[in-house]
Formats: sequence, C-alpha cells, structure tokens
Amino acid sequence: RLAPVKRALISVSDKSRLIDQATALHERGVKLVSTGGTHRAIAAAGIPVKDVAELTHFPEMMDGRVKTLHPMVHGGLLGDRDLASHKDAMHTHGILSIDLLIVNLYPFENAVASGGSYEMCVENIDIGGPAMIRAAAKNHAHVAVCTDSDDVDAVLADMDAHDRQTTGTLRQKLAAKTYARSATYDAAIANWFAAQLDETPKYRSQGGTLKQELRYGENPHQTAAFYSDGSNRPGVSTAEQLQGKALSYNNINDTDAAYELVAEFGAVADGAKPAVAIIKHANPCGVAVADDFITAYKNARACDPVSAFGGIVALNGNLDAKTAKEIVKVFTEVVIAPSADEDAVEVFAKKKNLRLLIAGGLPDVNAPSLTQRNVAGGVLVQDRDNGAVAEDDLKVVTKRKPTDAEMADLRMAWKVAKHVKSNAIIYVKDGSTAGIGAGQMSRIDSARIAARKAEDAQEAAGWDAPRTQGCACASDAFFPFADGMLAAASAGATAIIQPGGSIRDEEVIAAADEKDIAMVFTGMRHFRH
Ligand code: 93A
Repeated sequence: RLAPVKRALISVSDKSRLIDQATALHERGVKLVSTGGTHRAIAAAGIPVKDVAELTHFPEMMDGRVKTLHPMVHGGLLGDRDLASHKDAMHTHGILSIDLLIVNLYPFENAVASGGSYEMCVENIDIGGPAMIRAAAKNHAHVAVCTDSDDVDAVLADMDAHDRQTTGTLRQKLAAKTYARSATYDAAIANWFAAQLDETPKYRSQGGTLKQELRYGENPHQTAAFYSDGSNRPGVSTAEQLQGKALSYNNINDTDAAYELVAEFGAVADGAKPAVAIIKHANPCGVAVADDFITAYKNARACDPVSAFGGIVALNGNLDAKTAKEIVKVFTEVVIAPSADEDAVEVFAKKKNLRLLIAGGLPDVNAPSLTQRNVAGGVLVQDRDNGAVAEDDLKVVTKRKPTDAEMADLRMAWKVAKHVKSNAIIYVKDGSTAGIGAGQMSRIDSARIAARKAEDAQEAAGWDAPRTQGCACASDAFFPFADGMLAAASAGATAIIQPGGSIRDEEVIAAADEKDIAMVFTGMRHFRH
C-alpha cells in the first residue's frame, strides 16, 4: 500500500548528511518540522522548516530532555489515518499527521567507547528519539521511519519511483530495522550499567549492527546474516577482505576459530614465534610454531594433509610471498593474517576464489566478552573462555618431571586443546601437532583417532616413525580412567598435560609412573562443545 509523504519530522544527532537530504525532501514538496539543533542547521541552509515547538506550543526544556515528548508529536506519528475515531481526535486537537520520521539517536555507544564520564553517558541516553521511532514504526501502515541516513536514501528512491509515496514493503522493512536498532541501543545501555556495577554484562540483543547478509547459513536451506557487536575487537568481523568471493557462514565461523587459535601464541610483532593454524569444520587439523612461517605452515599441513584440503589458514604475523606460494599449492578457502607483503598479495591474486583477510591485529585472547547459544525456548549466555593457566598453576604429579623440550610441547598442546571440540586429545612434537582427536563422545576414542591421524601423516610424508614418538599429549579435561592416558602412551606420548581432578587421579598417576610418563596438572579445564 502506498502512503503519501506530506510532512516529515527530522531530529538527528549525526547531521553529516542532513542538509542534502532535507533539500531533497523540500524539492519533493515535503514540509519539514524539526528539533532545536537540527532546526537551526536546516534553517541556516535556507530551507523552509518549522520548529517542533510551533507544533507543541511548548518550548524545548530541561537542556533538551523534553522536546518531542508531546501528544502533538506522538499523535501525529501514531494516529491511524483510516480510523474515524483517530481522525476525529487529530481534528479536535489540531494534531498534524507526520508521514516521515528521520531520527538518529543520541550517540550513547560512542559516548561509552570514547571513555565519556558517567554523567556524559547518562546524558547521552536518548528518550524522545526511541519513543518517536518506536511510535512511527508501530504505525508503519502510514508512516515511514528512518533510523540512519541510508534509510533516507531508500525513502527518496521509493518516493521517486511511486509518485512521492512510499510503499508498504519499504515501511515494513524500516519498521523491523527500527525495533532492532532500539533493542541494540537499550542493550548497550543495560550493559554499560552492568559494567558500572562490576557485573557481567549479560544483556544481548539479537545481533548488533548488520555487517553482511549471507547467502545461507550452515546449510543452503538456512538463512543467515553476520552482525558486528560494536566492540571493534580485531578478528574476522573487523578484517578487511582483499580478494575472493564473499565469505559464507561456515567460512566466517572457521576463520574465527583459526584466528582465535593462533592468537594464543601471541603476535610476531610482539616477539612471538611464527604460528600457523589450519582449520576444518571449526577444529584445527594442524598447528605449528617455528622460526619462520613457511616451516610453520608446512609442519601444520603435514599433521593432516588430507583434511587441510579446503581448509582455513591463520597466521600470527605478516604473510610473506614464500609462505603464500606454499599455501596456494593446496586448495585453501581463506587465509587470515594481521598483514601481508605486497608480493604475497600478488601470489594470491592469481587464485580468484581464495579469500585473503587482513585483520591489522590479532584478537585479544584475554578480552572479556560473552558467547551465546540458543536452546529450545531460551538462550545460554556465558563468558568467553579466556582462561589461561599461569606457570605457578602447573603441578607435576608424577615421579618424573617433564624435560624442557617436553614442557614446551605440553604448553603448546594445552593452548591447542582449548580450541578443539571436546573430547579433545592433542599430540605435539617439537612445536608441531602430531595428531588431533576432536569431538568424540569418549576420550579414549579421541586418543585413538589422534594416533591414527599421526600414522596417516607418517605414511603421507614417508617418515620413519609417526611424530607421536616421544610426543607431549594434552587432554582438555581429566582422564576419568587410566585407559585414555594409556592409549596416549601407546601412541608414543611420554608427557601429558591435563586438568586433573578425577576421583581416580591416583590410579591415573600410578599408571603414568609405571610407564615413566611425566604428567602435569593445570587445575583448569577447557571444554568446548
Ligand atoms: O533528550 S531527549 O531524550 N528528549 C526528547 O524529547 C527528544 N526528542 C528528540 N532527546 C530527544 N531527541 C533526540 O535529539 C533525537 O533522537 C536526536 O538524536 C536529537 C536531535 O537533537 P537536536 O535536533 O537538538 O540536535
């Protein structure tokens, strides 16, 4: 259904496109009404505009806290043009209908992000703006509402195509966007209050700001979209895509998993050693740390060369051309790194389908944030797993202490374990994963799968023995029985890292001692389901 646009109310904090858009509306014969600062800006540009105070017969007061909160405004936004009783009320009280509302809210999120004082943040809580946009969106049968300047462009285009009227479909879309905006706005306010009270901010609106509509979700019959949460945390949502087709839902999920994992090893820019992670289906199929990226990449790929096909590769430092040339030898979906040399970018340019993401920095592994998951009729919210074990928390529980080399591999295996779906068993030798067992319902199966992967890798590479010989092993949670630990031992592990805390710890420790295995307890578990 088409609706005419005769009068527009404009009240915007961000006035960057105000004059152009007010001019465009004026040229289309739309009468303009506006609030304090917005009114002054439009009038100064020589465009005819009424002050909202002329409608309300009330001056703006209390430092602008009360300017549009008035029946003359809300009646004009909410009145149903098809209902005789509403039309009567408008007529009796001299309420003028408002057909188009253009509002962008007080910049509360910016006030918080820029470190504004408590008082400044509170003053930036918009009351009148959300009330108006919600009112206009409710009355979308007659009123179009714009909550950002792109929406105004859409309205102008719609008006031009439909004899200065807006279509019902556009008004409906704008209404949906409005309620999403008011939900994120209120969630930001609620989270800020929680932070002031030293409470975990647990209020989440659906999504945040729409970043990208996705072709589909995990499967083609599922719709999907990608939202940014406004935190600007470096990672897949803030990275710049230099080439390749649009990322899919699964690409984004896997790229995130890859980049969060390499971030555990620190940034090369901060002195860390080059680390590479290759991800398939959100689990690593190879991770390695080495003196240079090409070695790290080759070692990571050698862990499970079959799975690395079609994988996602993440680096914790600048991508060079030599490594890029090695990566393109295998079909790779996505590469993400903090930066890349120009000649490395050129190597990728020949591979049209490969997406290269440049993120600037690594995700902060310590950053507190929330993860959420839907269950039937509810949402589970928890802190991100940003737990890390300090050196002092590591407790050797066996007769034999790990050697320095074993200890280095244990630490690496533990970092990887945090990013592998449970039950997770990870074998590491000399800075490279030798076998990864992920997502099994029993820990012993994960230990066996990881060992089999190591044998497959040996066969593929033509090594004399699998890399599990004399390797370190990490288990994301305690061994409930000795059998899982013994499976790791028969694969060749000589050192084990695990949380401990099982009622059968003594039994597991005794079995380890018998095999001369060095075992370390972390006291922290990293389930990932
Ligand atoms: O302080 S308010 O919550 N009280 C109001 O009645 C009101 N009406 C519009 N803030 C209010 N607004 C907001 O003022 C709008 O959402 C917009 O962000 C801003 C525009 O103010 P000005 O036109 O004076 O620059």
